[in-house]
Amino acid sequence: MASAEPTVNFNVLHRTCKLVVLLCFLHISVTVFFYVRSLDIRFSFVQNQQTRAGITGPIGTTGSTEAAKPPLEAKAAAEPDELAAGKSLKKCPQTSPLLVGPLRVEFNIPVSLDEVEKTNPNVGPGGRYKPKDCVALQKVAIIIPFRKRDEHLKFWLYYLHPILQRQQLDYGVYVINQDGDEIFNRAKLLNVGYAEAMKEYDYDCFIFSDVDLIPMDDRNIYKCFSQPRHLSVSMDKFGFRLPYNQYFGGVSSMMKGQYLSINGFPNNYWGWGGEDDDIYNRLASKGMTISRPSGDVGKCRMIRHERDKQNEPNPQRFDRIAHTRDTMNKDGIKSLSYKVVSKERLALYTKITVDIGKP
Ligand code: UDH
Ligand code: NGS
Repeated sequence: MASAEPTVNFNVLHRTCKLVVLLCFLHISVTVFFYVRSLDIRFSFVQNQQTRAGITGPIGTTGSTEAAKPPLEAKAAAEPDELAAGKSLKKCPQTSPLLVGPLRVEFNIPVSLDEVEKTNPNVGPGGRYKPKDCVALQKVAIIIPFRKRDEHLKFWLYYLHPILQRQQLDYGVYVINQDGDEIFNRAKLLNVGYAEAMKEYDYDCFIFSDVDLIPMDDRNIYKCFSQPRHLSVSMDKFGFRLPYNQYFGGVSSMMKGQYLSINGFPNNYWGWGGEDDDIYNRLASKGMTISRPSGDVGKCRMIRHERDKQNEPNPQRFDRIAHTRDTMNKDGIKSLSYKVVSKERLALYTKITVDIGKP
């Protein structure tokens, strides 16, 4: 009788130990699972988005084996050309299967144009691209107003080319460089971009983008919609919010018809400010509304910079935006005049230097 009790205790002890070991194992498994998952979330999406389009570089060189693979588009190009084989290509899908979502965007490591060229082998002279394995839904001209912002342009090309390719667009990049040192005129340069791009190809959609704005999500599609689109809706410098409801600055898009129906953009806003509000007024006066991506998809980063020389705030801007409806039919694409100084078809973009005169 005296020996029965220690046996029971030993059994209880044994069971308790087993339970403790099991609990420990469970605990470790759960911890490892969440740890691995968090690593995956933090690192995989950026590598994915960079490597899938064949990009390596400051944020794409973390040793992923994907980096060594040819880009998807290159793979398609290497296959027998379907058109040459007499087959007609299908339209690209409404939503590109190549999109990866949120992207890491940083400006602390400078990029070189050589590197951007090497990592975008499918971009043709002048910054032209179209998908090889399907027919893009839109022909998009991207117009960038420009003067002395070469460092910003490199970042723009570095980030945007892979994104635009993943978006399966038939696109061309036009950098409209204001010649000379007269006061800057953003909206007039955008009009020049429209006119010059139309001479090159039958574009049906126009993206007007500042050189210093980079989208943080490739689901923010650089295409046109049934209403004019504002794409840079949640900028870091505004705390990822719209500064005001009518804000139409930064990056926007318009179908050819939408652009022409407002007579393009004003040519007489010299210096900083107001031209984007004038464009908004033009659209509103024609009964159009602004389409926008969600705040999440529309996140973007601006490359910080000081105010440029010869782009001081325009003191006439408030008076001008008060009279958009009276002036818009006279001042716009129909009355645009400028002189092309040079046109360079570079590896990643077409650079058009123009004399747009002075106020
Ligand atoms: N741009 C140039 N060169 C210039 C001026 C403007 O390329 O000399 C282009 C460029 O594409 C730029 C766009 O025009 O992104 C818009 O001009 P901006 O960047 O000057 O306008 P933003 O409103 O900045 O972004 C205003 C100056 C803020 C100064 C803040 C100082 N801390
Ligand atoms: C408004 C300007 C816009 C400008 C916006 C954001 O006040 O042109 O601020 O400017 N309108 C007028 O001045 C009438 S920002 O903070 O990006 O420099 O786009």
